Amino acid sequence: MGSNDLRAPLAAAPRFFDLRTTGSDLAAELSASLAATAPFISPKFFYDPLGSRLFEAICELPEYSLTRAERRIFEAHGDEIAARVGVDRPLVDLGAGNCEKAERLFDLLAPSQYVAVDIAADFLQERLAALALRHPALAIVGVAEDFTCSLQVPAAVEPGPRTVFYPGSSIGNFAPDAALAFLSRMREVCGAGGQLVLGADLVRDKRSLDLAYDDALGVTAAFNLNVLRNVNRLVAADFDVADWRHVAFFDPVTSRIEMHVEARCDVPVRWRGGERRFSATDRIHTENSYKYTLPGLRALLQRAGFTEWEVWTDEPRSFAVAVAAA
Ligand code: AVI
Repeated sequence: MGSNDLRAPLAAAPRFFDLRTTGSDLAAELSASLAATAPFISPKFFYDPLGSRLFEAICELPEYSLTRAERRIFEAHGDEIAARVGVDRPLVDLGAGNCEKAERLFDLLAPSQYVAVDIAADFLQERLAALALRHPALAIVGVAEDFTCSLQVPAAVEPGPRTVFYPGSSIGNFAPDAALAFLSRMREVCGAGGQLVLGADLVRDKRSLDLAYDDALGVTAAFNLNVLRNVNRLVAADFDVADWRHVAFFDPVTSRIEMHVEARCDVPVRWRGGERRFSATDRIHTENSYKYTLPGLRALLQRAGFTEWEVWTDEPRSFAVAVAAA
């Protein structure tokens, strides 16, 4: 046996497309949202390199059970899910993050191509390089884009039918109307005969939901407050994180978690293109995370034009995975 035979096959470098809007568009968007009557910061600004890592840590927290609940559903029902989804199709992973969730499906779905889409370009590129070493025979495409605003698929992505994978209950970060519009767009990306694999967190008792977003170690607080550092970088703002506190709670009326940063004292803030004085207890809204009921989830899929679906849940019915035909 020659020495070359012992080497792992060379992995093809993932192809990478950066479709993000320009820095100046993002700066204009941030400036307008900070100056709004009810100020807010879009949750997409959480995911700078530190924010992406803090989100990985959140997924390990005992209080944030949804990642584990979703994993248990795939472990228990993987074969049924794969039978419905079909194999040998492009797998489009929206909000791929560290790509771990999709990677766990590779054996089951045997994708013809893996397409990882995320707004965090550097983090994604780093993770795809490592993934390519573990899966040298898989064609990998990375796309950096804010797909929540406009989901574009580069021509390098194989045509449909495709499997679109949107796990982790990220659909909950959209208001109901926007969730509907986004699901309709995902259906187009699936193409006729394609399937959507969607994870959705379900409504449960307020106490456990409150704790899931306000954990004892303060990891979610760090994730939330870190957005201010990212804003400082993006628009040369002068937020001092020490002046702000993390606020998160479940509102049963709107069926959503709200996250805010709240001023601890009167604090003037300047940024490129604006300034504002916040009084103590003023809040900046940073995220909503809607929680679904099973009938609500089915109604949403139907309104988005999906024709058939099957839904699996975990034992305490805290999380649902739906496979829906486009
Ligand atoms: C990414 N998204 C589904 C998370 C959620 O649960 O809404 C983001 C998050 N925010 C705080 N903790 C986790």
